[in-house]
Amino acid sequence: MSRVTRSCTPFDGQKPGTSGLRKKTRVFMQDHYLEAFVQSIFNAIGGAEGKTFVIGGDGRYFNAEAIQTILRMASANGATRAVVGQNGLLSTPAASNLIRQRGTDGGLILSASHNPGGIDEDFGLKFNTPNGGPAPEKVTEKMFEQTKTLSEYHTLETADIDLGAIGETSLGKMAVEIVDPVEDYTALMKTLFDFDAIRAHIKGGFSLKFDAMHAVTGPYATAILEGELGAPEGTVMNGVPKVDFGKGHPDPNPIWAKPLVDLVMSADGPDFAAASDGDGDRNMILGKGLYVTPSDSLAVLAANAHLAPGYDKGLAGVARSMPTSQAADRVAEKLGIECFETPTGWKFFGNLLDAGRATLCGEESAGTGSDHVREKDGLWAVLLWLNILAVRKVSVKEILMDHWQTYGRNYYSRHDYEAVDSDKANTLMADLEAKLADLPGTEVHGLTVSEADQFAYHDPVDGSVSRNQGIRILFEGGSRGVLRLSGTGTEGATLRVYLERYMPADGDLEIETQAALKDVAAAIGEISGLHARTGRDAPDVMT
Ligand code: VG1
Ligand code: CO
Repeated sequence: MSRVTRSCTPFDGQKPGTSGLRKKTRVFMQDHYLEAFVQSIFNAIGGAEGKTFVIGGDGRYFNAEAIQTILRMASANGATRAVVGQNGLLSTPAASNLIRQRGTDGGLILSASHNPGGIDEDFGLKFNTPNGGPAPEKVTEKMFEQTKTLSEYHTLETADIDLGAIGETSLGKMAVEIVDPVEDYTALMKTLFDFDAIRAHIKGGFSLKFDAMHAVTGPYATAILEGELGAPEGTVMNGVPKVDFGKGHPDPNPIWAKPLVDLVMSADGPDFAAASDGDGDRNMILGKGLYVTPSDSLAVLAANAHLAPGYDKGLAGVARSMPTSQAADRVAEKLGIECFETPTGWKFFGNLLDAGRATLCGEESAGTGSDHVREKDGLWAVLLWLNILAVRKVSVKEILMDHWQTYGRNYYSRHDYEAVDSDKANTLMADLEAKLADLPGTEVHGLTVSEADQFAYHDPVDGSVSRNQGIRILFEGGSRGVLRLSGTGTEGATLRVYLERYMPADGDLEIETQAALKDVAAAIGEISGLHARTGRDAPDVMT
């Protein structure tokens, strides 16, 4: 086995986005491409010499091959130990947990999250720091700088190792420890939730379904829901991870998880249903006959978290990404705790969690989590809901109605325009930004603009500033529209339009969502000119 240094010029400026580097799988499979990005990561963190890393991914096409490459490179760069999920599998929250539990120097997580997998689909890689969270901007900036100048990388010339055998082996001078991906995670969940109460509730007739969408949460959900909590066999649907996710989008929303939604909408559907995404960090929550928006879910969890043992001392604070609805703010206000508004992407929650300023965090894109790890966590959200339901012993619908009758309802929807021409999307945003100062006071579709700005985040912990995080247009009465370009797409630009309307507790709380948001949508459409500019009459996806 010999250590070799190979040339990778030219490797030209690859910028990590909202959640690491995401590209078409074939791009990652090009000669030296994955290698160059991995070397850029190692260089950006001051080298791998003497370090230990967690390595695992969501099991998509190229996952296992990429892990072999990363292991060889980690060894050649002087790392002393790698902790790898069996068969290369680790959900993103489980990887975050392992990084923290083992006190490693970070981890490399292979995932393109909710994007489809396969040789013609998407692949991704990100680095998480020793706190278990996605590398903050100051670190991803260093990676980007490395990718612009990198000319060589180090690796070993050696055969693949067996990723299936639990136990310890070595690769060059580096120890490789293959671990059960589910064990440590399950142990962590047991410290947070009342498994006995949930088990008793299920035994008492409460029915549930979980759709793992052929992605990484299959083994976790089967072990916890069916194994630990005694839910009947078959509670977990699509529980076997597949490299192409059974050709679906492993995206837990009413569009891509339609079979599950149809099930809960049917007369004999389960009391509760949930789904998770490709890498297990997202969640969708459903009750009999209804879908809980992620923004409402965050607010409900914040209001009820104290019912679970892990949160019985109350919350330090709540944080939500800027486009997420303001429902959680009302809960924080009532609880008298801090509420933070951060840019999109979990990396911005890390400082608040580390500093003990926020306990619960959430994003409108089906991400919820807490200070137990430094990633959003799909199954954790499901278990917190189950714990709350087991204590309150009412239906999901009753919990939601009770919440709205207390706090009012923030009607909410996201409209996505996908694969838009990048130049057109950039011009749209630039032109809109240029006229923001003139908007306040303007009346459009019966709504009056009260404020409009380009969101900049001032991190209250380290003082760093992140600009250009999305355009906010606020209307009198609490309605709001937000526009931003996605940082995870792999084809053209995705324009995301986030719509919100506040209805006080004594108003009409049961309007159909899109109908409730019609005027806000029309006003944002007119102000931005988005339909003419993108050439689209309607969004590709509404969630
Ligand atoms: C999207 C979501 C964002 C999420 C990110 C990563 O980003 O909007 O809320 O944090 O995906 O999610 P964007 O830039 O496309 O809007 V995932 O489940 O990687 O891990
Ligand atoms: Co994900």
